[in-house]
Amino acid sequence: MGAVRLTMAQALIRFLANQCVERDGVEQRFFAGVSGIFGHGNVAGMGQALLQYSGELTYYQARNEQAMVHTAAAYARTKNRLGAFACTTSIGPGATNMTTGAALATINRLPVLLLPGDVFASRAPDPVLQQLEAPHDGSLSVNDCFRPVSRYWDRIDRPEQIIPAALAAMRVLTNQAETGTVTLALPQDVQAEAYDFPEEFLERRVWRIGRPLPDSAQLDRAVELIRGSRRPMIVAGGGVIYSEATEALRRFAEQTGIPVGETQAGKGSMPYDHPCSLGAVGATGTFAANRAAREADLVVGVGTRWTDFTTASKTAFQDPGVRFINVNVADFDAQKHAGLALVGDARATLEALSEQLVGYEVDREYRDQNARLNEEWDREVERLYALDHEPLPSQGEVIGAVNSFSAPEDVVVCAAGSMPGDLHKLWRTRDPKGYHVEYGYSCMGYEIAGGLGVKMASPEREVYVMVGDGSYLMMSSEIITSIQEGYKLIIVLVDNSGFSSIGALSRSVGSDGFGTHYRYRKDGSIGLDSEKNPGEVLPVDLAANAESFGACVFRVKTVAGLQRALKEAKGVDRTVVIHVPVDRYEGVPTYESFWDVPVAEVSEMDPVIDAREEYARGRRAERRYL
Ligand SMILES: Cc1ncc(C[n+]2csc(CCOP(=O)(O)OP(=O)(O)O)c2C)c(N)n1
Ligand SMILES: [Mg+2]
Repeated sequence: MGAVRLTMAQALIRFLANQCVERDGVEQRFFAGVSGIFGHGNVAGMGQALLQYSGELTYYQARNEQAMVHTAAAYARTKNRLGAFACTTSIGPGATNMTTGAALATINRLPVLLLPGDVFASRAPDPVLQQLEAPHDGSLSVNDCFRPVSRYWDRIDRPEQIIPAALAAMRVLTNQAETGTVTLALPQDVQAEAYDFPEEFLERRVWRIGRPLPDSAQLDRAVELIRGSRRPMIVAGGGVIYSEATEALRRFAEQTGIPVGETQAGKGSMPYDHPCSLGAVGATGTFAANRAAREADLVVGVGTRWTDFTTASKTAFQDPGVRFINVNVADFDAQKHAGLALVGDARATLEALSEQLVGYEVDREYRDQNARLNEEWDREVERLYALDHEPLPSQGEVIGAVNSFSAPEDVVVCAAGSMPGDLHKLWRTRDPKGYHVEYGYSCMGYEIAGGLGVKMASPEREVYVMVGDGSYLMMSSEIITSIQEGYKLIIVLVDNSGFSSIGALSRSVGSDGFGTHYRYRKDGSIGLDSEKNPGEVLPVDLAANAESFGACVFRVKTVAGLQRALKEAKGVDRTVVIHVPVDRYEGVPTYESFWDVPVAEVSEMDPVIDAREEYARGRRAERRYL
């Protein structure tokens, strides 16, 4: 085979365009495109290559580098990690703007490929515009910031170095246990340098994604543990959905009668009305799942990394002899909570367990009790959907209106604020891909950018982005990208003049909502919950802001108005923003759970002293699971 003389950037783009993945016999292209914002650090190298090969790999223009990484992460999540985006930036601020997105993708175990520009490898014109100079280390640049938030990192100082680096990048991106952010820092001179690239490097390449099974002795031990348990419970995490194991999970639950609680990433693993479904578990869990968790003597985690929200800061499981079985493709997660590690693919492992557990079933009484809990919980959801709170609606009612209006296959997207917890509890999921709440990094600003990624990956579905006013203010600019590219979003902008979530948390730690209101400063204060005459609410008009971006905007004040707007929004051909004010203080309760947020041990403030006592009581239930 011959060689082709290309710049490093040209070779990389051609390489990316030719990468495919295969799982269960289905082959697909891995990269849907490259998002980017150009500057002097990538316009001549990567920019030129993207133009030259625009027929092979599509370039998408983003507004903000952090946002485009969120879009990429959401795209990968929607594609169950079988599809991805690459992101190109200039050097300096364009590059470091991506670090938040990089952390988010790595934490959520989602493949994204970052290609930040870097300072000259030749060092000839140093310091180039935006270069950070380190007097003690000539090899250091701001892109070293990506090392701790990447699963693979390299800097390409010679054009031919891209060959092993690109292959290593693909190995990590497509490895289900290791995947996350991959960063290849591209010095701006090297991007434009030519090399005779071997043709093999540029040919179509298929990365096979298998379904590994756990060690058979471990499987036998797990079967024995399950057979010996009286009140087993499953906790379904994101791995169930990424592995497309929801059918296998449903069959396993029906066969054995073991009830299922869901993490944020795992919500949608079971349909909400299935008698084995207990809904959300943990700090933002339902009373159904949290009661089952408290009593469970065996917990089978499937594709979960056991965050503090899932375990209610290790207070959720209270049986003194509780044991864990962890089904996970990553050994790292399978070993948590001193669990019996079943390192393997979720679907293949659940199928193997089903086979070995033929004839096993939980007691009728336990099965019936969980089915009853499912029904009781749904009555609580119904109650919160129909509060008729006045004059402003509650957030629960807003969720109810959107859920009732949306079709089963539509997707709800959210990330931060009080909304994720409320959605976790209240959203009735009817489709495994219908619930997309980013709660690994819970990053304000993910919502709209992430919604765009969901829509790009599943244009046939309606995408409902639920976003608080605080998160909207942090990053709403991708509304413009959604309009530019014709990816319609229906954004429900829930306005409560500030941070209701952190406000409530602040009250619970004795700090009176300090610093969580969007109000004028008055008498030296910027607003406390208990203040009789706080400063005026700021004259911010977020609906007008959305209008100025080109969105179709509805301003509603009531649930009936929201219902009308949702109906009208269906007929609009571009991104819609529905602005709805809600009552900041009418929150959805927590159900028999705890979250560890340390309260000041000493204070001159009585509410803090009380909160500390309450906190100490809560902490007593914390376990180690050793
Ligand atoms: C980037 C980022 N900064 C800070 C936080 C901490 N935080 C979590 S929720 C929240 C407030 C969110 O406000 P809003 O979107 O209006 O939702 P609300 O709490 O009012 O429901 C903050 C500041 C975060 N999650 N992400
Ligand atoms: Mg708010």
